[in-house]
Amino acid sequence: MPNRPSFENPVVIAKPVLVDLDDFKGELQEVWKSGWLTNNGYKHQELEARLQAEIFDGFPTSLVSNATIGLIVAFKTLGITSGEVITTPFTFPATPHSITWAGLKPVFCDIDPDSMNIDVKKIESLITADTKAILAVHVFGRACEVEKIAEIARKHDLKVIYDAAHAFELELNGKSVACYGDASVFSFHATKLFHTVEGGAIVFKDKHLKEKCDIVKNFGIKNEEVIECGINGKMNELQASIGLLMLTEKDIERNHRAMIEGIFHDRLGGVDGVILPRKSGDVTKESLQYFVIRINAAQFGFSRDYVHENLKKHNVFSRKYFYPLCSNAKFYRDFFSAKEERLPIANDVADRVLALPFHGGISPDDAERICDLISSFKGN
Ligand code: T4K
Repeated sequence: MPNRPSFENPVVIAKPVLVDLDDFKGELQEVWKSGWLTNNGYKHQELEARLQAEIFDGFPTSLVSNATIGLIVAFKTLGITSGEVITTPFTFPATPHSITWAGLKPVFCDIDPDSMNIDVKKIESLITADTKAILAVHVFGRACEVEKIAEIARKHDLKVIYDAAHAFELELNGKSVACYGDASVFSFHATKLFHTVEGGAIVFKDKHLKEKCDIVKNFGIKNEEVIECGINGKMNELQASIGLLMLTEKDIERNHRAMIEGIFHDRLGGVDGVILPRKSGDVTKESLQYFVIRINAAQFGFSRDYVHENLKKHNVFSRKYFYPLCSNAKFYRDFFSAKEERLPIANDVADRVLALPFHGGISPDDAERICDLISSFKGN
């Protein structure tokens, strides 16, 4: 430990936005009055309609209990029940696990060294007669190459699902990222900028799919008859109430994060060996979900792990999102597609990434001090 850590209290990677407690009580009073707590209640209907209209460009939206269940429900809704799904190893385990829970097999594709998203140039070589879909992740809210993925899917008659857990409010050329693919699944977990404590939404291209999804996420019941092997993936009224309040609160958090992002760029931009996230030209609105740097040890003089450990000594808890790679987890590492030599970029990137604390609880002064700490670790 240094003699005195730079921060007295722990600085963590994410801090949930806490809506005003009195406002929440007001919402709860309405819920109590209605006597309706879950199963497509009034708050659920209101949140679903508002998200569809205000965030997802009118595309059919279905709320779910969390994004992991949302991904599983999306496969079922799209009728993908057997075969292989091409995906990225550089993601949270929820991505490949959802494929496995849906009874499908994940096939890992290497990533692009710049965006850290699935490398579209490598997808076609992984397509076999068993391939049914592509599950791509807009990792850290950086958009995948959506047009190229659409072209590959058309050519090979594949479905496309986006894991958009990090991509709330991400817009490309003025359009919500949710308008690409057959379905996009968003996470509203407490650590997300917009949240419902736990929760998520699936946004579909086609309104018939939303109608089917509403049945799948409700045990497969339609008009009191069981017509599908569904699941319980419903969002309840308490979660939806938080979401309605967050629709107002989120912009304050967004503005704050944009300012912190600016400080990170200004202060770390000139540090040799610190690679900053590069903004893509077609992004007209960012998700501002994570701020992830990469450490080039040869230039910086020390490794990512060194920076991570030394920040800890100063009470700053960065995270190695997403290390270790999903393809190196014990359930997946024996898959042919998971072999390290088949995923050289993903393995390299996973060894360099570091997500910095990025939330409304970080003051401009905190952000500057975090940058100064990182700069001070640099070797000669
Ligand atoms: N796809 C992708 C690409 C994802 O990244 C995720 C989830 C999913 C799918 C699945 O979405 P959900 O099914 O969760 O809707 C966190 C989140 O739990 C997880 O939602 C998120 N991605 C992932 C990237 O981050 P952990 O295991 O890293 O969380 P944890 O508990 O270590 O919390 C992170 C930090 O946040 C802690 O340092 C403390 C702080 N924190 C956390 C919570 C929950 C708080 O201050 N208060 C809190 O209430 O997964």
